[in-house]
Parts: sequence; C-alpha cells; structure tokens
Amino acid sequence: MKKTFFLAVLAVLSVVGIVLAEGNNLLIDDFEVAITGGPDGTVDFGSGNGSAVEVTEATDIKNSGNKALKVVYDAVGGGYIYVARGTGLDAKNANWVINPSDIKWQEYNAISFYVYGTDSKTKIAFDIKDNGGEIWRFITQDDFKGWKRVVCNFDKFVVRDDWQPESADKNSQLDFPVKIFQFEPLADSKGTLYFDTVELVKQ
Ligand SMILES: [Ca+2]
Ligand SMILES: [Ca+2]
Repeated sequence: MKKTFFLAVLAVLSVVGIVLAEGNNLLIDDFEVAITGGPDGTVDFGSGNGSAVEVTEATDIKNSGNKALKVVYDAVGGGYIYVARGTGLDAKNANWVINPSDIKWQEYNAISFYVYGTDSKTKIAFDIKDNGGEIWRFITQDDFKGWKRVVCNFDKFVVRDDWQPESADKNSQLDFPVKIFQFEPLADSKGTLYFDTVELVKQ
C-alpha cells in the first residue's frame, strides 16, 4: 500500500516536473509556415561557391506542430550554405513567432532546437546574429538517428572569425536581443536534415 502511494506521488511529481520544465522554455519558432524563398520568402536561404541547398516543409517528419523545416544539402569545401529565420533578413516574412524585442532575454541562458539526424556525421553550425549584427557560432554533429534536442548555452557560442558582415559591431560581446538564427551543414557533407521547435531555455 505504501509503495503504491509512493509510486503515485512520484508519478504526480514527475508530471509536475515535466510541466515546470516545459514552462521554462519559450517557443520562438516552429516552422508552421508555408516555406518559400526569395525577397518575400518565409525562410532566407541560399548557397554559393559550389555548395547547394533546397529548403522545403516536411509534414511527415516533424517534432512539434504540423511541420518541420526540411534541408537537403550538398556542402563542398570553400562553399557556404545558410538557412535563416528572424528579423531584418532579406526574406521579408521570415519572422519568428515572437518579436525578439518582446523577449526578456536576461531570463534565458540557452537556445535549443530539434534536429532529425541520420547518423551522417555531418557537422552542423547553428549561428545567431546579435543586436550589433555580429554572428556567433555553435557546432553540433549529426551522430544519432531520429529527433534530438540540441541545447546551445549562450556562453558556448563563439564569435565567427572566418566571416562577419561589414556592418557587424565586432565587439566580441553577445548583445541582446538576438535577432536571427541560421543553420549551416558544414563541408564536406551531403544529405537531408530536418529542424523544428526552436526555444529559449531557462536552466
Ligand atoms: Ca513544427
Ligand atoms: Ca556584438
């Protein structure tokens, strides 16, 4: 009897724990839009110097909501790929579900996303652009199969030393609000990745 009660209390506590944990996250993007490119697009994506990328929506493979971002890529040495969402991009309709300036950034210490891997060993750069236009990088690897949550603590991002926009403040400080995130599969690699459920995290 006591054991049953104990298990019941444990079950309640774990449900409460899950609810609280979820309550600590702020969903900033879920890719629930019709994916289009170009100046009026919902995703700012492209490639160059021999690399190639196609970005579409997936409804068969998704982590939350009804859709995920599907990225078919061919990344070659010296090439580049970008798949970006946020404010101030060339694609005018690439905004997150929440305006970056409406977020209390000081309450969060990490940004997370879900990626659907195929154990391809591809290295994936996850970049964020800060309020001074500076680009910061976090690298993860597709070394698993299925959905995985990748948590990127803000203090684990490093300022990109290979490239920065002309307009970047280049002060090596992560200035909030962050306004853009982008994914880049790194060379040499080829395959398909899915992304979903981008959140800010309190830890
Ligand atoms: Ca989604
Ligand atoms: Ca900065």
